[in-house]
Amino acid sequence: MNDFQPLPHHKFTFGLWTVGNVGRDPFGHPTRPALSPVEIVHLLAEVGAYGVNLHDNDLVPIDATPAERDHIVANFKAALADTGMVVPMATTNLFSDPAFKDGAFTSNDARVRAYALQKTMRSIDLGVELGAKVYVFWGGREGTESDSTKNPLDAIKRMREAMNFLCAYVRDQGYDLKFALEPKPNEPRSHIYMPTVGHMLAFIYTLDHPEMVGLNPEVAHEHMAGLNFTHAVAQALDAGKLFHIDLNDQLFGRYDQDFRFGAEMIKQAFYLVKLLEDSGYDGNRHFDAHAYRTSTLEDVKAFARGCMRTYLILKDKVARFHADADIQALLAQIHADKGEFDYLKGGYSAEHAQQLSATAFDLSVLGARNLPYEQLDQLTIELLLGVR
Ligand code: GLT
Ligand code: MN
Ligand code: MN
Repeated sequence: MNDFQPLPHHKFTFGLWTVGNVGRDPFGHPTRPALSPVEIVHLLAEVGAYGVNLHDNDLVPIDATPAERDHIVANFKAALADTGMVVPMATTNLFSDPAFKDGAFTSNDARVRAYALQKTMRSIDLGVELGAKVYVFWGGREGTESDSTKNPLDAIKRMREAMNFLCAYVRDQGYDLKFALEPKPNEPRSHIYMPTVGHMLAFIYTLDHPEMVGLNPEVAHEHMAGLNFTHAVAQALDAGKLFHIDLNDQLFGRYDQDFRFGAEMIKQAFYLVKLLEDSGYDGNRHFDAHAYRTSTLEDVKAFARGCMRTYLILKDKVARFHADADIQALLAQIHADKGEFDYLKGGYSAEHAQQLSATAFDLSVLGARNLPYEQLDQLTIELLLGVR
């Protein structure tokens, strides 16, 4: 009997900012009281999460003195030790302070760019001190409202210089840390640079140390752009660049919703879980989501439990998909192959090209082949709806 209980090996994590979200939105004040980082660690342990991620300023206020910082970090570490929670990922807040109103690494102001580097170095030190192995970069303010204001080529160059500087810093310190870049198309800026997984992936290969840099794709961000998230994740996996993942849910074409995982587009969530599980992805499953603004504390806990439970239910559905005789029979029919073109798997050779040139194809036969995709999709839907 599968009770869908989260366990440490599932590597379910939440950010301090996720269950700690107080329900503020652009039109309304907070609807629930702020929890301290220590309280959040205990909440996450209570609901069964494995780890907690953080921005520097989720834990240490931006204006804390070094002594205050050390005191806060010591208390936080004690809470981690009490609960057994780990910190697998850390990141920098480069978007809240008004200094970052025109971006951080891509700001037009060289002082802001330098400050962003300094802040990130300190935040990397903090993350490593807490045990993080992955460091996320979400460039929420790295964009424009008007392209009169910033040259996009300069922005990309500045971003590259910042990443190269910080990769070198990590190497110089001897840290065991990888970077994961998180694209988003817009919000809070009207346009954010390198807006999708594909853009960010191409950028990585222009860096001095591409081997240290991968992706942190987020469901909601590709959905905001109207894209198929599972395909984006597949491309990251194929490139060996899925270093981290932000799970949540989001309708296409809406504001940045960050809903509970699986709350909206259940079929897409199923294919995503199927891809992650079938591919053997062994990284963290981070829920970068928050409860509805209407939630009070008990409902926030229900939200967090719901993210993990839905993931595990979908994982169980994946196993059922693989074990379903009717589905597998259809898949066998769809993928049937007599093997006469297996020689092409060996790639190009003059002989292969000649053999292929000499082959006659009957297009009417190819076009007439029955592809029972309606049947397969209906069976998938019935599986998801719980009648298989
Ligand atoms: C912010 C953003 C997320 C990022 C976080 C990391 S902060 O909530 O919307 O997608 O992952 O900076
Ligand atoms: Mn988001
Ligand atoms: Mn995110």
